[in-house]
Amino acid sequence: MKPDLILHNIAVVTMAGGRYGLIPRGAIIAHRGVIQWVGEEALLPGYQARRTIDGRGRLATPGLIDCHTHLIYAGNRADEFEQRLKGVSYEEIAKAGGGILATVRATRRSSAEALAAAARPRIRSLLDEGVTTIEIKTGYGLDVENEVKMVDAMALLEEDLPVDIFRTFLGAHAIPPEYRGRADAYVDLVCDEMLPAVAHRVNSVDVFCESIAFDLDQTRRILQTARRFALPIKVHADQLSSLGGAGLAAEMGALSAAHLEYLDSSDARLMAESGTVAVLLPGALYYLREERRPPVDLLRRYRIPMAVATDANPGTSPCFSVLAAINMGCMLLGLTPEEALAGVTIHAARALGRETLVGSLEPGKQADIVLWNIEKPVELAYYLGFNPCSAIIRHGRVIRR
Ligand code: DI6
Ligand code: FE
Repeated sequence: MKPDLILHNIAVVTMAGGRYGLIPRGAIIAHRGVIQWVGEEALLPGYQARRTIDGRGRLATPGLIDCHTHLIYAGNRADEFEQRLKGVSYEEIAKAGGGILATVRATRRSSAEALAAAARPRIRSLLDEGVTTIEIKTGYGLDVENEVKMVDAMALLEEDLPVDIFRTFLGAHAIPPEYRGRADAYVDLVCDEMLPAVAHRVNSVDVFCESIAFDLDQTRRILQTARRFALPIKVHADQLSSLGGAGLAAEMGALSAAHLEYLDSSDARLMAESGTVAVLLPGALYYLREERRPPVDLLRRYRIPMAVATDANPGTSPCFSVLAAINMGCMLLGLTPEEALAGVTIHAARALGRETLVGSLEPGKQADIVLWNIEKPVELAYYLGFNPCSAIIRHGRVIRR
């Protein structure tokens, strides 16, 4: 056999099992976009490859995964940031017609092409930092036509950007103005018309389960409908109050529950039993200057896998840097650098149900590999505003160096 690629003279950080798994003088063999072999360079099988790359001692990690974003949107809410810094709250802004609904108005006025064009530089910012898989949610259309349009924008982005996009339908993100005071009627629309219109084109369904959004019964109905379409489910849960969204997510076998600032121990137990991943979003609590932290010790005690993501969105987390999310995961949530790196690799893959495909450097996985100009994996958490990404291999091909 003559494999496509041998990458040698690298320090391999495999992230298998959520640990660094460092191989100081390592090598990787890939063929047809899939990793065939990972190990010590001294044990490298003797055969030649079509292409051999000398890593010059750089550090190799799996391609990074941003498993929770809302980065397709139109409009500009930078003024809200300024208002918040002058003391106006997120809720007050929302009541005055700003917030999510401001983005919905602008997104409804945009074409799929314009939405994709606006999203492209945001995605590029992530790709420059070694991201090879991202999840993107709908949720700024909030009617059949405009939610479909957001999925169209995802398809356009996938055509010309070197990234695997995991598409999530979040029709239940907010109650649109035309349904104000009629949340149950809007949930009917989500279940009877919106979900059927996008089900064959998305990878999962998410609900914003919160006192200011959808309650437990409404969330359950939407998730049951998703299940009927055989779609995996996710929930935004316990961000602002202890409503029990994470427990419901776990009972229904959700891939992940996100935010979790108000998670309690009985719901954590349910998450552990169902294998639901906890997605931590430090950017949102940083921007909202939220004092409450997700209970990381509780998550550790129950051995619940913790993912870390940007939550990139125009309101609560205008953060388009996964390296910043890693740093904030450590500084604001108390994660260890190893936990934070697992949060954007193997555990992020699990949050997308793709852990057999991506998220670690192990035989059988997609050859998505990032080379970094650093000596130790902790440096990925250490800097702020410095990007040591040096080369990116995606599906076994060098896409950037
Ligand atoms: N939770 C959030 O924090 C964001 N969406 C969500 O479900 C807010 C999105 C926005 O403000 O536009
Ligand atoms: Fe979110």
